[in-house]
Amino acid sequence: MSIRQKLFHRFGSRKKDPNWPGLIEAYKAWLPVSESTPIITLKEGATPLLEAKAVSKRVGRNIKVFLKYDGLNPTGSFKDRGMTMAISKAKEAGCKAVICASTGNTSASAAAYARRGGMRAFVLIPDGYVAQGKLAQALIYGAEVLAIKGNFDEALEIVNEISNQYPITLVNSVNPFRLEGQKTAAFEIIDSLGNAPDWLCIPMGNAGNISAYWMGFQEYFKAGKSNKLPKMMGFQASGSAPLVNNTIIKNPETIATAIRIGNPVNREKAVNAKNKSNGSFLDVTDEEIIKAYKILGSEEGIFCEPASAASVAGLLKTKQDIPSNSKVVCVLTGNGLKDPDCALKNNEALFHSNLEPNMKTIAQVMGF
Ligand code: AN7
Repeated sequence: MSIRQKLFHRFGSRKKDPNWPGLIEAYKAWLPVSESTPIITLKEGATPLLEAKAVSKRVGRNIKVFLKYDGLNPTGSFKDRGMTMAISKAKEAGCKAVICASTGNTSASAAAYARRGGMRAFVLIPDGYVAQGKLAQALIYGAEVLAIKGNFDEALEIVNEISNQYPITLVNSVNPFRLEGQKTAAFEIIDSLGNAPDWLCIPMGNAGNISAYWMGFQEYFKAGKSNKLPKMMGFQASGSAPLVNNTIIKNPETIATAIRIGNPVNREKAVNAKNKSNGSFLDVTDEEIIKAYKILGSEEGIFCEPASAASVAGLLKTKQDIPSNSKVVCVLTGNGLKDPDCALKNNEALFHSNLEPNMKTIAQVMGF
């Protein structure tokens, strides 16, 4: 192996490359695009894989935990990986408008990419259950927002029917191009570590992302880019755990509104990923999610949204099952700034207010 290749495996050569072209261009050979596909990109992908020392310490036994911080994508979530593909292919097909149902992140990403590609973006959301940052994004990106008196699963049924009857492209993860784009996150992890991790911990909602990662890991494995496949560990919130309990949840509830989904469309694909990888599905309570969310913020310096913290909560809950000396990657799917309400309500910071504006008072409050 040349020094350049070694460095590539150690650090991932493109991570800090200011000329990173976006993931379609970077992984063109692995994606269903051609010379005539108009590439609509915000230079998504190439997100950092960070070592998590505080989490590793909690897990113990020389198990090394890494965080794939996909909240650093252009609209702040992993959805951008799928959306650059879905929107580019929609544009290639001459489509003028797209539609999706969303708990928030898909709507933000669909809106950004569709508008960038000169298309209309219609988004159906469960009224009152979308985090503020995500709603702000959909609005500023120029989506046409349709808030329903119902949940995500009902919204998805409606957009499915509409896209069947009218000339509009569905960009939820039933759109196969979404998973194609999202599988590149698995490529990046292998490019960065030089091999697949032993475990992959990931939150599940509609279960598109876990299915996409599994596709990516398998493709790289078959091409000899890794010599193992990770165990796929999928985590859901206890009040919204249809995959863990192998059922449909009519009224899902959780603080992690991103994964407040009761009837995941990618159920079969996710179950296949779990079974083929000898993985497992498990639920974590809202309390466990918030605990992991706080650890990530205050000990790792990483602000993710509550749904993303489910991956770390799940890891901490199952740590006794991991063999010593393993490498684990937890996927942090979305940025914490998406849901400022949650952070304001759930933190242990000292917040002194109403202070007289002089040095003496401040020094005193500081404990000097
Ligand atoms: C931060 O935006 O379903 O299992 O409509 O926003 O692939 O569904 C979001 C899902 C995890 C679950 N983490 O991913 C939507 C939506 C975050 C998310 C998931 C979502 P999937």
